[in-house]
Amino acid sequence: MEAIFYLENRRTFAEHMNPGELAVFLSGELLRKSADDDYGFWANRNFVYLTGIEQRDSILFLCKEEEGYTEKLFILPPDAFEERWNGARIKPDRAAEVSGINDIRYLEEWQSCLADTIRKNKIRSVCLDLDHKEGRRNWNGADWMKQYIETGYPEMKIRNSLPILKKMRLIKKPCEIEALERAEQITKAGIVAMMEHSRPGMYEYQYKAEYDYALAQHGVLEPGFSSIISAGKNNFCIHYDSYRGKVADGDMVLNDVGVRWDHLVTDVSRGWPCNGKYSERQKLLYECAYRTSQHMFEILKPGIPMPDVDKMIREYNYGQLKEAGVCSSYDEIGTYMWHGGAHHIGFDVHDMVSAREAVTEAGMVFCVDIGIYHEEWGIGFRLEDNCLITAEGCRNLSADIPRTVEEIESVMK
Ligand SMILES: [Mn+2]
Repeated sequence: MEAIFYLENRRTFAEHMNPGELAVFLSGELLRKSADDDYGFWANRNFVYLTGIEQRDSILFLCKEEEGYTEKLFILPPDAFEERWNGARIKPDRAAEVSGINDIRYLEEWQSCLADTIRKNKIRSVCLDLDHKEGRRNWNGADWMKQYIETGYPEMKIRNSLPILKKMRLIKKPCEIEALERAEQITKAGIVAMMEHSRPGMYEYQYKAEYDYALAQHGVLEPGFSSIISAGKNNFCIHYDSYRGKVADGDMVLNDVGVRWDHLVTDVSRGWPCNGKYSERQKLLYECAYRTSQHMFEILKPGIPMPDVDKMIREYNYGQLKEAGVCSSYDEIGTYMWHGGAHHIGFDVHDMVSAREAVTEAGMVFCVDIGIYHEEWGIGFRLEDNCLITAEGCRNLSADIPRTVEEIESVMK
């Protein structure tokens, strides 16, 4: 992603701020695992969306003034000993090049800079990325910063910047679509590799190894999110991640996987017979999902309330299952469809956007996900594609990944 992308994101964010307001964003810190071992660092997505910087302990200040805004980025200072053990830290020149921010400082300055900015700019309100999930602790450092500000500046108003970012992230820019298109090609390589190597008697972890290997051949060193790869009855666990099952002849393999490219992540599911040939029942159910998916890609266009998209998937798929003789009343649909079918993708696989109140609009990208679970027949799978809403209608970004019965069977020959 070019620096202009991040610069425009900051500019748009600043347009939503009031003069005398300061926004503070944190990349996050390392989480300790045990002894002297840490979890791999994962930078806060909103911070990356605004800076392109993925280094721990970095802070962004956006200060709204009467005319325009100023910006400062604080990064870790050089540390020869630390860097010998854990790798190079980003240099100020490079941080400026990546983010498009000219004023780069070392981390030790942030507290005095905060005090100066508050005093000189008569700051009365601070925006923080307060991303709370019910019952879960917030890890991104914003809660800590809130406490720090409330203690030092008891009169300060705190505003949550999350609603602004959720709106911004809803509409993807052309460079984000390009990144997704590249990610889809690599997702295809990974899924096709699993299909090609598939044979009864394989373990789920061997499919996973094929997927990871194919991605690495394209410079993608980890999947876009925890891959879901399962077979047979394990397909009935929606977020399955144990990979230890052995695949028996006649089982269907389910993959629900993604690739991250330039921060954008795909999310694609296919369900296919491990032996390369759909049984009659597998084909019957798969084609219900396929026709529902095709129908959705025919009708999706700007102007549809997002909650309706989900409903449309459910109702159309019910019609298909009814015609197939599987389901006779709409009341029963919950027996076969266990989850919703349209979540947005982007910087997060379940993207942090304001989707509930959204109406489809050009630039939105969400999954069209049709899951069918027939426990009695032992068949469960999802068919999930990535739908880009365009000015005229929509485009299936993952259309090139084998998805008809014929395409899949021919890849598996
Ligand atoms: Mn998925």
